[in-house]
Amino acid sequence: MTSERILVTSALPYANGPLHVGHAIGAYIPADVYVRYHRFKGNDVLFVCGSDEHGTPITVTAEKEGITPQKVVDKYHKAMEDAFDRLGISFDNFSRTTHTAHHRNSQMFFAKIRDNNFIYKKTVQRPYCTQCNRFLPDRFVKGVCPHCNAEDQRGDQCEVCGKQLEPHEMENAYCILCCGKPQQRETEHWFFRLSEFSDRLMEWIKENKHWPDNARNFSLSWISEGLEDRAITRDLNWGVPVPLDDAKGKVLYVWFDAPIGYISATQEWAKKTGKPDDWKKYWMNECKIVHFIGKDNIPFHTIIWPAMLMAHSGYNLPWQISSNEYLTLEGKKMSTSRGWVLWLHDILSDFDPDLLRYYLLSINPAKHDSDFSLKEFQHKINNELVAAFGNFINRNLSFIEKQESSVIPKIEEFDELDEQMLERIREAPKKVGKCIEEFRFLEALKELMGLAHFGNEYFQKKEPWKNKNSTTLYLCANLTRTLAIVSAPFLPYSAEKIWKILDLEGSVFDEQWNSAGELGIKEGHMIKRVELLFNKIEDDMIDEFKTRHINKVENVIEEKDYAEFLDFEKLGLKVGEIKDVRNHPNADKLYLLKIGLGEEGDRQVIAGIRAAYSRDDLIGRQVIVVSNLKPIELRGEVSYGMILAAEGEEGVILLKPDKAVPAGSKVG
Ligand code: B3M
Ligand code: ZN
Repeated sequence: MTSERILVTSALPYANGPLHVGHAIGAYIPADVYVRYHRFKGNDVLFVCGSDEHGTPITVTAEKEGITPQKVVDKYHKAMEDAFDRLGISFDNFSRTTHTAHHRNSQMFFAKIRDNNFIYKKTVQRPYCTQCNRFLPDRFVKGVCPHCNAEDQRGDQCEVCGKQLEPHEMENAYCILCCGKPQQRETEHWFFRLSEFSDRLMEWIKENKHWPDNARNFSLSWISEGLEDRAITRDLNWGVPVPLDDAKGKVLYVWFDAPIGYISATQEWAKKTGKPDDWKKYWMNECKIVHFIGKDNIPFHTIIWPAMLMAHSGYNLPWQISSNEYLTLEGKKMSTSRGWVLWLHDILSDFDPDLLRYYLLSINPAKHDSDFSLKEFQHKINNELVAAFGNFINRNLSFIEKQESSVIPKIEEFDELDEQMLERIREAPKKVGKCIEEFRFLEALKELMGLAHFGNEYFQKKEPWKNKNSTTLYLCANLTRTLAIVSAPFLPYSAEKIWKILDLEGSVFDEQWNSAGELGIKEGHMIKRVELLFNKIEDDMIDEFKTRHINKVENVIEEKDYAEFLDFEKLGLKVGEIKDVRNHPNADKLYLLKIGLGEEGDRQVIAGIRAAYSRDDLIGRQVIVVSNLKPIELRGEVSYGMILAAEGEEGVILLKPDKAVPAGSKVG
């Protein structure tokens, strides 16, 4: 049988925070199952990943934590690597996009497609914050999505409709650092001629009949709406510098360099193994490239990245995209900024990695969003993994230990039930393997559990405690061995544990996949002391875990009116001067105030003070402005802040400084 060459990648997670359970099942656990299976099959499979250490996700976190971007990525790269390791994700290489080799590689990629005439320079208008004195690329801006009108979306991608965004297209845009309204300023950027690839992409995707429907349909409809050229540079000081003399202070857009990271990670792996040219086998020779990603990354992997590869030429295009939907937590959308999240390191500190792998795979959000619930986690582990899988193995092996002094008895005659058992063993690797090959991980897991259920039924019907029956025990021990092999991609730690109890040679991972269909344990073989594979999860373990990690976030106010990073000191109180007053066209009680904030310029604030103050009372007057509230729309007009007032007996009373101070002065 000829072996296949497969390169598996998992999306490079941003090194801007720890990993949560949604990440784990999104692009990592299924990829690991797939890779472990193909290793068993003897295929030449390589599994690479790394941390995505550029772009505004990193710089925004750096601003928020008050540390340098380098510190951010160092901290979270290490944290992610540890979590993956603990979860048993068996990368061949976990790289970093801040490595010099990756910078060089991305710059060469850029230069090559520019030479091929797929990159051009253009002067454009981009949002600039006069208060923060900076351009506001991508996530530095939030606002209303121009495609679906969802509010408060980040400037790079709408979480609601999934469309990629550009900050300058957003409505009611505001700077996430100061909540000010950005101006548009001229700047130069380099554009990728994505539009030229519409036909080729369309044709290529149509040919890829083996793609999952979600990725195919989403991508085809995206292309048919018309592809536009895309800016691939940013005004930022963190990232891969644009390798051109007239591009000082500009870096490559993070989504330009990140997928190139797959190539860099492969090159780094080759170098580490002492065969620096071996990466070419995966990128230039015949090889199936499989990208495991979360659903919000689909267009980058099915459209932009393949177009980049086409523009570069010489590299393989992706063969398969496996993408997952979202995972909610206890029925609510996870949100790191609101603290509603289940961190991987927290759950792994209390529970074995295989328990988490099992549960996440059993609710695998492949086609629809699904929900992580701690109670369900407990139930599934206790009722499925412990009661079916663990029970079968412990029960039959303990029986052999006690009744047969740990020695596998010899086969006698096969009756009909034994023949069925034999058939199940023979078919097991084919059935489970086929599901994995077709990316049907949930069904693969069901096949596996079906085998364990069958084992329990068989044992029960045979009643070896009543009639001494050595064939039964012989076959049960062999089914146990089969289970060890076919469960190994899913439950790597437990599979190895079973292998050790069975006292079989080497490691379960040295076996051939198809040998799971054989009777590999012979009569007379002696097993080791039987240990419990899994412990039940007791109520108090879940309750205690919840108290420590979940309940504390349940009290967090869900909808904060304040900007993401606000704490009291950052309340952003400033002295403003009212320069103009107009009646709100659609609301009797409201004024539209034009308030000057000194150097920062003017902004519109809506105030419900029409009953208490006349226009003349207000013009020229100083007020206290909360300057960093998220802009809100009130009946068709936008308010960029609030003014402070007290509730007096006769109605609202505006606060003002005791003596006049320059407009824009801080209050605090
Ligand atoms: N870092 C997005 C994410 O973490 C991005 C993936 C890059 S894959 C090349 O969701
Ligand atoms: Zn700002």
